[in-house]
Formats: sequence, structure tokens, C-alpha cells
Amino acid sequence: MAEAATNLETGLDRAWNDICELGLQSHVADLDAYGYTIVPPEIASPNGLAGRMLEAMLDIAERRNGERPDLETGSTHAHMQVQSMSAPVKKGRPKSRMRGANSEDRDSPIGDVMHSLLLENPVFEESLMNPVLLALATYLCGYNAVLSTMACWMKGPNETTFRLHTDNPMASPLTQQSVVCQSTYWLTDFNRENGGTAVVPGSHKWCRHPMGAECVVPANPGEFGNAQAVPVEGKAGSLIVWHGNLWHGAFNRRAPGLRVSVTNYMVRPYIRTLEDFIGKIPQETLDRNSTRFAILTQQSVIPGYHTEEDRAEKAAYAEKYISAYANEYGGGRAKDLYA
Ligand SMILES: O=C(O)CCC(=O)C(=O)O
Ligand SMILES: [Fe+2]
Repeated sequence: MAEAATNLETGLDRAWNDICELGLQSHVADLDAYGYTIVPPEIASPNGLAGRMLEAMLDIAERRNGERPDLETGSTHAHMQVQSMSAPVKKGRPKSRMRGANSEDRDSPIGDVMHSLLLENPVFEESLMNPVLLALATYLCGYNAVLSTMACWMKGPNETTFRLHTDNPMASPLTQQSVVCQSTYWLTDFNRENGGTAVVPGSHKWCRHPMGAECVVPANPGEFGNAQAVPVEGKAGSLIVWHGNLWHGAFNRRAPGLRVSVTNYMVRPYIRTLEDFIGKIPQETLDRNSTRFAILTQQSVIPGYHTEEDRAEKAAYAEKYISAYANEYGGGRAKDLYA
């Protein structure tokens, strides 16, 4: 009987079994009802994971920016300038805004966002392979979901709220099914005063992006903007996961100090990823992880090809990882990855 059940098992059964084994049933109910869920530190952060991620991030920020972030006062990150995606690699920390120097030079709503973390420290592999994160990401985006990017958000005191948006790269109307999901480890406490994330509960069901005034997060109740935006709150070590259609942004930070988080942005494999991990993960890193790690780091995705030879080579590379995954989890059936 057990064997028959195993043979008939689909991806959905496996996802549900994982959720039940980890006791996450109420969290997937949250995802369905509200579009997001907050998993508390005792479940989300085994063996002090978040504390170790924070230490690693302080070291990385110091190395990249030339100055250790000041967690207590936030002075290193107060009123930072807006950074563009194409900004050249930083030589020092992004400048704090000089008040009044240029009225158009508004302070950043997001602070310093540091990209490309996965290979910086093994603690980030651990954050990706955390079974709690994977069970919820799989519920939203399937077993063949991949990591698009891992980034750290460090925000000090600021004035500008971060506009509501979805993380779904498709145009409205959006599908009900989540094509991407965001998972964020809170490495410091998140609340309104600390510039925590703003969400519009239930907005994932509207299947469209917000527009115009709907996008504005009011700094104070009653001010111009979206009155349905509420702060999400929790202790350092919590993990928030949301459906790709959820409207979210952030409040400005009124308290001294820094708000620090690390996002694991997961997407279905047909979505173009922000980071390119194909063939870029050292063999020893692949070897010390399960075959799911290879799937998550895009090794089974066949990128665009330009000749017959190129196609065969790229397909053979991907198939190697699909078969390894199928052997480890699916009784040798490669299609199990897509069940
Ligand atoms: O700064 C925040 O709290 C929200 C960040 C965000 O938009 C995201 O993680 O997708
Ligand atoms: Fe976002």
C-alpha cells in the first residue's frame, strides 16, 4: 500500500507531505488567504542561522564598502542616496545624502542593497537549503523553482517610503498561480518604527500590479496614499514568504539603527533570472549539497543556444543534473521534477 502511494505520488503530494512534516499547514493557509506568511525564529532560523547570516553580512558590507555598518545608530546608512542598478561597483559606501545640497537628490527608500551573496559564505547555501523556506517556496513555485537572486538589504534612518509593487515581472493581468516568490530572512527586528515591510493583505488575489496613488505607502495614517498598506512585524530570525502577486513596499525607518534582511528570490524556471549560476557554482559547493541545490542554482535550466553543437552541449549539461535529481528523489524518473 505504502509502495503504491509512493509510486502514485505527484509533486503536489510531496509538497504537502513536506509542509505537514514541518508543521507549516497554518503558514500555507496564510499564503492562500493573505498572500504572505511570517514564520517565527524558532522554526525559521535553526541553529542561530539568522545570527550567523547577520555576522557574515556585516563582514561582507565592511569588505565591499570599506566601513563596518553601525547597527546601533545606523549612521553609516542614514539618508543614503538612491543607487541605480547600473551604478558602477562601489569603491566606498554609498554617500549619505547631504541635506539641502540638491533637492532632487532624495534619500533612498531601500538603503544599500548588496547583490551576489550565494558564494560569499556557506551560511547562504544553508539559508537557501533551509527546509522551511523550500517547503513554502515549493508550495508557491514548484519543485523546479530556481533561485533568481540572493541579496541583502541594509537600511538606516530615512524619510522616503518604498512604493508598493509586486515582484512578478509579467504584465497585468497576472496569473493566479505564483510565478515568483520572495522569501526574506529578517536579521534585525522588523516593525513600523524600524522601517519594516508594508503589505496589502489579500492583494495577491487581484492579479494585477498597483497603479498611481495605489502605490504610495503613507508614512503616517491618513496621509495621501494606499490606506490598506500595513506594516508586517516580527523578531530577528523570522522568515517572511510572499506570493509574487502581493502588493508590498516599505515604511521609512524612524528609529536609529539598521534594518537588515536577506532575500532569496525564487522563480519558476521559465522566468529570466537576475543572477546567472549556470556553470558558475564550484564543484565542491555542488558536491557538499543535495541534488536539489543544483536544481535551485539553475544547473538544469537550458539557456538559449545558437548552434546545433551549442544546443547539444547545453542540453547534456542540464540533463546530467535533472537525472541526478530524479535518481535522488524520484525513483529515476526525470519527469518527476515537473510533476
Ligand atoms: O524593503 C522591503 O521591505 C521590501 C523589499 C522588496 O520589495 C522585496 O523584497 O521584494
Ligand atoms: Fe519587492
